[in-house]
Amino acid sequence: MNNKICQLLNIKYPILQGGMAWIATAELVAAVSNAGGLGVIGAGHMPPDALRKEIQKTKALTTKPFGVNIMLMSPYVKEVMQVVIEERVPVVTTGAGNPGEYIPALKEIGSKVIPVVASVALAKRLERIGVDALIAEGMESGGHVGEITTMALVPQIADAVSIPVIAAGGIADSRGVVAALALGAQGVQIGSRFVASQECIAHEKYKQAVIKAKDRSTVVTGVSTGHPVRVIANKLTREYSEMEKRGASVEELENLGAGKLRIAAHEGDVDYGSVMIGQIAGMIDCIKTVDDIIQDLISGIPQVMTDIKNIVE
Ligand code: TUI
Repeated sequence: MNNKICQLLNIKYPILQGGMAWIATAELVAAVSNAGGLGVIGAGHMPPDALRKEIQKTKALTTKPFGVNIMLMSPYVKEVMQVVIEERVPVVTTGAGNPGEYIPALKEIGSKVIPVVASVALAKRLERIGVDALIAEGMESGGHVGEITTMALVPQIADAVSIPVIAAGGIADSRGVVAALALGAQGVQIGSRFVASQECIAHEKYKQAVIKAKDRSTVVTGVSTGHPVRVIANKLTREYSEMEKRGASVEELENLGAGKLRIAAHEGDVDYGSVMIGQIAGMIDCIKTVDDIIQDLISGIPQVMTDIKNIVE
């Protein structure tokens, strides 16, 4: 494979790993990059010094390109942008907002800038500012989500822009990859499937929760606060919706959610923690190595194409 995404990012396969806060650390990132995809550090709410250490650890584990995902709602967003620039990180993806103001500085040092978008309007605006590609992320994804499904969002964005589009949300096997390409994407971003990998540092209980999850195991909380987040339904989400029904303030609700991803991902508290994962978790039933995940995604493509051919002929 050597399409526009592979050429742009200097990688073997057009597979980006989602920049999952507390989960996508140097170990997972280096494994994905070493396997021919693009590993992406999830900066989340990391303070700048912690991010610098994670970048340096990644550089020690791989000589391949990698990225950093910057969460635009982070209180440290300005400082972490500065770290990414000083460390000359080759690829920057952004999430949960409009990265417009940071793009000129990133472009100046030659970083490839690939924002996550959940609407056609933002996709068009960012293309005009000069981003290199876009990740069109559907509401099937885990974590902070938009309102449109991958199936509806990807072709509309692909039609609206001329830069390459990467599809995200609901993709975890070769069928998903082929479907994304059929919708007009030139690459995929995958998060959930990489959580259930050997190299991922997420707590074993978090991985087991992903494996146990069925198609309807996730819910979106935080719609009323303006920060919709997809997580596995548990005691925390039930308490959250009870508070919402009682008319709790935005501040009370945000306080309930604060810090809960860390206690799920690192301490393994999958009852009172925030187990962020996409709807495709229902299809994920085992832990594999990152290399096996990527090899399976790629090697399964010809069979899917044959199956399609047999249906349409
Ligand atoms: O950002 C994500 N996923 C995330 S961020 C995150 S951090 C967090 N940690 C703890 C609690 C809550 C959040 C967890 N998961 N995905 C990328 C993404 N971006 N999805 C949707 C969007 C998005 C939505 C609206 C991007 C831009 C946007 O519009 C901004 C505008 O101005 O139009």
